Amino acid sequence: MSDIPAVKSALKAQVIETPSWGYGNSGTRFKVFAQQGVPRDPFEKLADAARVHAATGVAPLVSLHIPWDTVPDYGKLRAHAEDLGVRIGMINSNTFQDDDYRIGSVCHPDPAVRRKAIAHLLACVDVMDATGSTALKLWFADGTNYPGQDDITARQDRLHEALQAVYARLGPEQRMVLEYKFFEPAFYTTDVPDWGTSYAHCLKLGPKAKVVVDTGHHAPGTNIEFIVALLLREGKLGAFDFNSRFYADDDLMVGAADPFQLFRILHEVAKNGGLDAANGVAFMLDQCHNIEAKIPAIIRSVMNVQEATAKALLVDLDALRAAQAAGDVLGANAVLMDAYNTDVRPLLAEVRQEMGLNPDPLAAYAATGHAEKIIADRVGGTQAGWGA
Ligand code: AOS
Ligand code: ZN
Ligand code: ZN
Repeated sequence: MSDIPAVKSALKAQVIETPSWGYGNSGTRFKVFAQQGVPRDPFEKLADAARVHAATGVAPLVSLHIPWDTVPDYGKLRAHAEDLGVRIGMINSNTFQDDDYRIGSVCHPDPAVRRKAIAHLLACVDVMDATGSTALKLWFADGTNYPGQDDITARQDRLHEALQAVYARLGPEQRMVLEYKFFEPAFYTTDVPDWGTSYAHCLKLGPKAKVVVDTGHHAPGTNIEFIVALLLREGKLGAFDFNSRFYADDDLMVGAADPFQLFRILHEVAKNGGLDAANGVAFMLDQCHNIEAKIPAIIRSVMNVQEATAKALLVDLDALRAAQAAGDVLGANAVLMDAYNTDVRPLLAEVRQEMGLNPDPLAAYAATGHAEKIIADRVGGTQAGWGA
């Protein structure tokens, strides 16, 4: 039988991190459909993120992206965030949009280009110092498009050298998380293509280096929860980049494509004590909205993570383990499915009310009039991020 008070307190303590770029205009390589009222600078992105936290109560962290969120005074940005009731989360580097990085950044054959990329990564750690961020999030688009283009092994050596330089720069309370992706934008090889490559590099670097699991970064049919369970067992799961995919790295709203998979992933996290923010696993959303309204889409994603988390917390672990130990295949599966098939919306409505919030975060946001206000106020100029 589940301990509902304990489930409720875990849900109230959950910390979800939203991506600054999720509030700005973004798109696919085919088109960016600019929306009215989007933020014109990182200060306005934080204002929108604060609305998500105000409506949900569990989204106090905002992940920044450099250079998309570069400002002259990061101390001012940090203070602005705190005035809004949110905090700066992970700092995301970007070594994928400079012309010099056409055939790679930290893995590039030219040491001068590698030095430029490493300098950017070290500058991101400076931003961490200035904003109080404790995590540097690294995703490299590095890879090759044709057999013979470059030496696969040499690129791994170059990668290790760069990661070592960054690791050495980290302060005692800082860490780095390395994100893998099975393809895109490179198509023949990607230098950090899978969890094993990220894990191997992080293991070599030391305890402050961990793996990022982006739920859109696997080949179709990959059992992501297996990867999550293994990384948790090794103490090497650093962060999630939650999103949804039907085909590739679609960056759609979390849980929109496969809520059962999201539940199975969170069951592994809940079972292995990973839900506790002190466990150091960042629950970040990494999504880009091409056709849907941005702030409500992020609120929906937060709600979907909460629902999957609530279901995972309702799994009767004693009954599950007893059925597993007895080799009761159907019984064990039934225990898990009972939790997944539970409608947790009433429970979450109670949790929100106990937190002093509207039980319906989307209605709460709509009632603020923020959507109409930003369209009226933010005339001209849109902060582009992803896409054309
Ligand atoms: C790119 O596909 C990765 O998912 C990145 O995590 C993310 O989109 C990037 O961090 C934004 O800079
Ligand atoms: Zn990601
Ligand atoms: Zn991605």
